[in-house]
Amino acid sequence: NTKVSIALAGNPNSGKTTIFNSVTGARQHVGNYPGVTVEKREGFRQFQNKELLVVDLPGTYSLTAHSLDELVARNFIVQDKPDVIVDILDAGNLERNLYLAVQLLELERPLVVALNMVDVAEGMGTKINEQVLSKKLDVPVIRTVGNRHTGVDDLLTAAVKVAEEKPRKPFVINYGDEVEGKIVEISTLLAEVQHNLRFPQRWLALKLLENDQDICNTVKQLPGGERILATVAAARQSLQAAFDTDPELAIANLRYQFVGALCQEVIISRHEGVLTTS
Ligand code: GDP
Ligand code: K
Ligand code: MG
Repeated sequence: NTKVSIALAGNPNSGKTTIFNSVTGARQHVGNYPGVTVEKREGFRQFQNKELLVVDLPGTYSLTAHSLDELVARNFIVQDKPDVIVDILDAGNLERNLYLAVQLLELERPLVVALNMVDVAEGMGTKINEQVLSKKLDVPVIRTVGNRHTGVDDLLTAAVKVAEEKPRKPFVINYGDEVEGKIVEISTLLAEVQHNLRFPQRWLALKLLENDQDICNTVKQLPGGERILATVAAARQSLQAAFDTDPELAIANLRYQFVGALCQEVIISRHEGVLTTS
């Protein structure tokens, strides 16, 4: 009887707990993440001869080090390495929800997207082309209506399948020549020092450029860490000059641009009977 561990991620109020309850029923318990008072809900489910262990992660809009919930979510994903992440999206707020989805993808862990609340989105006249979304993100996208249990078995089937597949080619946003050059420079240095950090090298480089305090403190303690941080400081200065703003803002803007363009391609709005691509 194989075990499959699943982490449910998503923005607050996207329907995570509803889907968690729909999946696990009464087989749940509540604890805390190690060392912090953030509530950890775990549940179990027998599905297709598999024992599923499901964790309902804290709801987040992003994966920065500024918020404890976001830190807990990203650390759980890379340290506990659940076999698959299921990202629950509120289909009615696609752009904001995709901003988290691409950050989850940047952690380079197996992912399935639940396009939840499609009833609400369609009620507002918004249709989403989930085939195109699936192709662009290179992950399965399953439509769900969590409070009616619609699509939940399809979601679990997709999650179990992805959990058992070989890892996919990492998802990469192209941040443009300036940022990409610095990512290469810093990830090359990271690759040269001994470290057992479980985060992807590219992700670490990006977070250092974004001045992520948790990652900066961790890298500082590595042998050769001080030298890496000196290179990061110089790289940040040169990005600051190139973008005329803080590098973390420039990088966030580039990520928003990517998500905005993606929305243009996948959202179909129906206004007064006329079908338009928004
Ligand atoms: P969480 O913060 O992500 O855990 O969100 P919840 O599971 O608490 O859901 C927030 C609210 O949305 C609750 O009132 C749910 O009943 C409702 N909800 C969840 N999924 C759906 C859905 O697909 N359609 C509709 N209409 N409501 C939903
Ligand atoms: K809630
Ligand atoms: Mg919840």
